[in-house]
Amino acid sequence: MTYENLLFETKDKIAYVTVNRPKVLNALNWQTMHELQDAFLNVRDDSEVGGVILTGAGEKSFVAGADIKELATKGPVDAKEFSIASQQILHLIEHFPKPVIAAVNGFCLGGGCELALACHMRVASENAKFGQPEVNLGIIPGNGGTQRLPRLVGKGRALELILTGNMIDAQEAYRIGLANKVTAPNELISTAEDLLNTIFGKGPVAVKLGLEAVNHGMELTLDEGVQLEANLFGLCFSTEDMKEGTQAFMEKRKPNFQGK
Ligand code: CO8
Repeated sequence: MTYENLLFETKDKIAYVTVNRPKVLNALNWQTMHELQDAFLNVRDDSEVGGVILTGAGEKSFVAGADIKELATKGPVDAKEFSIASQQILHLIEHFPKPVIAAVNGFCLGGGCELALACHMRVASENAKFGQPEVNLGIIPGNGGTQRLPRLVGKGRALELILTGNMIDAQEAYRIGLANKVTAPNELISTAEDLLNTIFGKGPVAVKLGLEAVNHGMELTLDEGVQLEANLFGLCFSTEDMKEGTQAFMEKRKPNFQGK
């Protein structure tokens, strides 16, 4: 697929996916959502790629939300369909078997904040601004924000953002656990790369199962979640990576994981 609204490249095991509509602060129209889905499906099946950095083009914005011009044309039935279809794409990202890092380089609002919430980690530049401003438009978040935000930052803080529509800066996002790290704008991508490269040095099967345990487990009761964890923990013991990792520790050397 040729992308109209995304930049896509892979380098040194990392896929760089950049939402590229800078004239509208990288707002998400349906075409962009569809392209994101295609890019993530390609990365999922590419064994040369170990992780993804998702960002926005330009210095001003990660993603300033759903495209309001496109939203304004919708009626209740297509708005619901748009919400469900978009939620499925964010589900693909959240349950991605490889780590996905949002590099938040400016406005991260509405559907943009929801996109970042579906990523596994968020690194924010000092100029990032996070918010769920949908109430200003007379609507609520429709791409998982009412569900993922409270799970990440707690109900009270999520409700404050969702009901006031106020924006918070990168430091406040870091303080409440919405951002994992805050960096200078020119160090944003390298900080995300450092995170991914650290993960690439670990047992690949364990990384994949760790993602599955956390992402799937969050949707279960505690008892079901710890059962899932025990099953996946046991599965690790069938891998060559586990034998290599434990052996390397005992031999006081670095492990040479094969991802098997
Ligand atoms: N949609 C469409 N166009 C946008 C959007 C947007 N979300 N955000 C900015 N733009 C456009 C502006 O219209 C403007 O275009 P033009 O130059 O033609 O006038 C251009 O981008 C630059 O924007 P501004 O001039 O407004 O830039 P400022 O620096 O003055 O302000 C802001 C930046 C504060 C980010 C401001 O643009 C703004 O408030 N934008 C809207 C933010 C917003 O409300 N986002 C939430 C949208 S609703 C939503 O996301 C619901 C998600 C539901 C999920 C559905 C599935 C995806």
